[in-house]
Amino acid sequence: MTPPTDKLIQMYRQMLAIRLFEERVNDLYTRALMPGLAHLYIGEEAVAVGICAALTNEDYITSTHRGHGHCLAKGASPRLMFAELLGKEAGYCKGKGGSMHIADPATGNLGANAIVGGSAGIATGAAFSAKYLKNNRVVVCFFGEGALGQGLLYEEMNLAQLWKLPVIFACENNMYNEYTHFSETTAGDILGRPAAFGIAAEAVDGQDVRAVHAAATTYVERARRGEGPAFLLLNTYRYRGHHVGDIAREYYRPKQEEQHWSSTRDPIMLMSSWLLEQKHADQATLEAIQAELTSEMDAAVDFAVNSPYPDPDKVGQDVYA
Ligand SMILES: Cc1ncc(C[n+]2csc(CCOP(=O)(O)OP(=O)(O)O)c2C)c(N)n1
Repeated sequence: MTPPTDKLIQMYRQMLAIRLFEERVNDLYTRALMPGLAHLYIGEEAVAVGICAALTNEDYITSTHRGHGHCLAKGASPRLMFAELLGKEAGYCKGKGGSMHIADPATGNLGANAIVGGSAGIATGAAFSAKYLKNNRVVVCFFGEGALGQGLLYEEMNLAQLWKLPVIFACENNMYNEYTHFSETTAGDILGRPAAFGIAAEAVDGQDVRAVHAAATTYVERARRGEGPAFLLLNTYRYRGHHVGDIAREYYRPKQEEQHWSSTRDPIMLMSSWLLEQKHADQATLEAIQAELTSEMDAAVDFAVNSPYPDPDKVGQDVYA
């Protein structure tokens, strides 16, 4: 069923918000205003947005090292995210976590995680708690196809299916594990893995936000009814480097491949064309959204740049590692 117009526009808006956020992250990095690195989600926006649009605020997500899109799609504030990325006190972790550790309990975001596959345990544990407490929550565990090489994922898939836990394993296949094509690291068929556990699974076009949302809705509702976990294989592509510093990529993937995806399979372009064609929106409405988001993101950057750093005397406070 096609979602109502306001929901479709909201999904478009969120994808664009992520894109504009990420472009500013890259800009902050190249101007040496951001300490450390960040892994940009540009090109993959439809995955986080389509899935999170199928969740309630109380539902949980766990995220990855490439997590800004998940956090924003679940409702995080761009101001507090930029502040975190710049190491400022106003940030989600008081500036001590940075890009790869943003958590936001108010929006059900149990946190990003720099350990590839690491969030599978957190997500499945949260799904166990939801079942035990009977609070009707569903958990989405985002991970990249690189995590298919991590044993923890399979331990969690096993338990999730045995105990019929409400967790969706969302595998974002952007085709590259760091600087290596996934075909060089991944034996066999990806969907054969959930099949081995009897977990319901589906491959989805991760550039089509409506398709992602439709599949996510089906499996989230099924999990909420107590029918157990699911595995979504979201085929997508990251347009930029593995992280912001990965600028010379020709040695591991051709420029034409990047151009092909960004010029023909861009999730925002696909959605805006569809919205216009189906008359859910006109050009002026889409331009107004772009202008509004542009000033919102610019103001969020200004807020973060002008925010104070944490007091050096508190450097050890709230730090657990
Ligand atoms: C357990 C572990 N091993 C290795 C790394 C180093 N590392 C960081 S990202 C990455 C590749 C991850 O690829 P994928 O899961 O497909 O996510 P993507 O970066 O493509 O979004 C690796 C190997 C890590 N962070 N954690």
